[in-house]
Amino acid sequence: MSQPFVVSDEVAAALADKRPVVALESTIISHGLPRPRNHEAAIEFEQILREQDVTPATIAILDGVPRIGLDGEGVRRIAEDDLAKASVRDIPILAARGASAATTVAATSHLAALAGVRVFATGGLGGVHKGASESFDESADIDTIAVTPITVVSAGVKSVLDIAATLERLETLSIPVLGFGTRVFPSFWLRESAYTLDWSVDSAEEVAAVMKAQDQLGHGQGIVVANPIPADQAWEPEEHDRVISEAFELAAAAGVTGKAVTPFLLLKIVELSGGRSLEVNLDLARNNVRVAGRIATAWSAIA
Ligand code: PSU
Ligand code: MN
Repeated sequence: MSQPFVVSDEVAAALADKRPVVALESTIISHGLPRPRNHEAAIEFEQILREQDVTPATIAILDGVPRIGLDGEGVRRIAEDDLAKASVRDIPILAARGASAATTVAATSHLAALAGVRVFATGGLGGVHKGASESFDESADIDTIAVTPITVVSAGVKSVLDIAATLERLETLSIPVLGFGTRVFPSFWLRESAYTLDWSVDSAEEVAAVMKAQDQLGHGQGIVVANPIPADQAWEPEEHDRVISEAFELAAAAGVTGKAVTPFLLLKIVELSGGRSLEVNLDLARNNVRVAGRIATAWSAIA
C-alpha cells in the first residue's frame, strides 16, 4: 500500500532533526482571501517562518494526496485553482477519488498531527455560528482540536460567530485557551471581545511548557492560543460593526447555508469595507504566524 499522506522532504528533515515546524492552512488562502492577494499571502506566511528559522508546512490535499508541506506549484494551486473546502470528514473521500481541496483549520490540524507537527497558525478559528441553537451550525474546528494534539494560534474567532457559545464549547471539550499577553478573548479584526479568559501567558516558552504538561496530563486534546492583533492594526469598532451587520443581511437575503457561510461573509466583508477588513485580516494572520514560529522554536528546545 502506498503512503496515505506525503510529508515534504523539507518538513520531514526538520521533524527528524527536531527543528521547529509550523503548519499553515489552505482554506484561508483558497476561500478566505481574495485573489491575487491570497497567493502573495501564502508565500509571505511561509517567508515569515523561514526568517525565524522555522520550517513552514502548508497543508492541502492535491490529487487525492494529503500533503504536509507544499512546493511552489502546490502553493500556486491552493491560491489559483478552484478548490473545494475540505474538513476532516472529506479527507478519505478526496483520497479515494484522487480529488483536490483546501483544508480548514479542522482538516489542517488533523493532518498536521498525523505528520507530527505540533504548532499551527491561522487567522481565526471556526466556532459556533449565531443562531446555532436552531441551525446546529458549529464548525468542526473546535471538535477536532478537542481530540488532536495541536497548538493553534489564532486571533480568536470572527465576530460573525457566537463568541460566548464558542467559549462555552471550548470549555466543555476541555480545550485550554491561553490569551497571549491578554486576559480578554480577541475577536479577530478587533483586539477585544466582551469575554475574559481564565489564563494568559506572556511568552512562547510558557506556551511550550503548557504543551509539555498537557502531553503528560491531558487526554490528547489541543491548545488554543488567542493572540490579539496589535492595537495600531485593529479595525475601527464602529466601521467593523456596521459592515458585519450589513454582511449578515446579505447572507440571509442570499440564503447562504452550511460551509458556504464563512467564505461568503469573509469576502462580502472585504467588499463592504472597501478592502479595510482584508488589510486587518492579513495583519492579524502575519502576527499569528510570527507567534506560532516562536512557540514552535520554544517547543523544539524542550520537546
Ligand atoms: N479564518 C480566517 N479565514 C478563513 C477561515 C478562518 O481568517 O478562511 C476558514 C478556516 O479554514 C476555518 C473555516 O477552518 O473558515 C471555518 O469554516 P466553517 O465555519 O464552515 O467550519
Ligand atoms: Mn458550518
